[in-house]
Amino acid sequence: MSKSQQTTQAVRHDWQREEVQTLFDLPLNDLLFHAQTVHRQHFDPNAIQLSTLLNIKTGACAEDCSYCSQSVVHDTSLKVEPLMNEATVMESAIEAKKNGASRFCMGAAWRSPTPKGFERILKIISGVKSLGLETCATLGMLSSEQAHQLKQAGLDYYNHNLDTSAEYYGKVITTRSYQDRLDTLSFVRDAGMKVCCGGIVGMGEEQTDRVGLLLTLANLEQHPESVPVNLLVKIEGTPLADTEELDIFEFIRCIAVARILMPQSLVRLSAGRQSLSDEAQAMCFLAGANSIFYGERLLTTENPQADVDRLLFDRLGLHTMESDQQAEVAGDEKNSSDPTASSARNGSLVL
Ligand code: SAM
Ligand code: DTB
Ligand code: SF4
Repeated sequence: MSKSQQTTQAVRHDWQREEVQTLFDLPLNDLLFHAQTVHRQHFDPNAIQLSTLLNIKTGACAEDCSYCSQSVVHDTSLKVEPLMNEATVMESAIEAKKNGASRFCMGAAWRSPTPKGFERILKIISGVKSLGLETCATLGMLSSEQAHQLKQAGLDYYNHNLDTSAEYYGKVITTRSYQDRLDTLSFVRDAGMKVCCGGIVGMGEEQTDRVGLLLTLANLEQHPESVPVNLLVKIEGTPLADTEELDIFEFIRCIAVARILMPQSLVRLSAGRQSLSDEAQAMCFLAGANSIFYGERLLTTENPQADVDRLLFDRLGLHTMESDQQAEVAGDEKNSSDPTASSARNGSLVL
């Protein structure tokens, strides 16, 4: 490890493609060591943030995302459900809080929110926020005005993924552009919300596309506070149902590189955990993943049962991250070059 890697580095937004490729090319042990070193400079290495997900409007989405069960274009035999009422969402949010989640994420299968639906969403967000949970929503594309209204209603995070590299994007989605996504992300930032933005790997893309995705995320003006790394969940009836399996070590490399490029972000082990062994998940945590979706369902597919996750946490000596710890880190990008500050914050800088 070079001397520069041993000290806490400033958060960078000027990563070069070659540097990112070099990280991918490292022997796995070296990459994991580098990622774990960076991880320890910014976070308690044994603390994992828990987000619980609820699909509040299911299916009949006008977009054609090739991976998605909810697109109207694919025949996935998914039961379409209208927007949930506020009481049902509140019940789930209360349950999620009781189970230890710090953030409640609501997903709606929309290209962008409908005017009527949006009014109801604003009320739902205020309700969930009043429970003392962090709120997150993923509702498709937003206008600047909608972003401001969501912020006012109490929305903390907006999830909108870039999904893949700009180059591969057109092979996956044709109904909205990469630039549309970047525009929504800017509206979210300008409205003062935190950004949750990542992508999916294992969609048949090349490694250069995974490099491109992480490079784009890392060179955003401000890093997303949360970076979900989804492993494709292959859904019968979608064009990606028969995609070749991604080598698990390549997935772990993506987590490690995300951790190194975006040292202060929560890196979330997202969709696809159901297909990962305990050992693979443990390696993802070693590579710097420090957030998961917790609870038995993602949007339309299954996630590990909560008791299975609790057992895994016990076996690995992991504990859940408090929301004030996340907030402290998320708000501290400017102070990142002070290693003393970060070790004091975490109380666990070195082994
Ligand atoms: N309709 C909204 C949108 O696309 O912005 C919100 C919901 S959408 C389902 C949220 C994200 O989930 C997608 O952008 C994608 O990254 C991820 N996702 C959806 N289906 C997936 C799958 N089958 N496997 C892995 N990730 C998936
Ligand atoms: C994200 O990046 N992953 C979550 C959340 N954001 C909304 C969604 C995963 C969906 C997995 C497939 C499904 O359950 O339909
Ligand atoms: Fe619609 Fe979102 Fe699914 Fe794309 S990912 S089809 S926008 S629900």
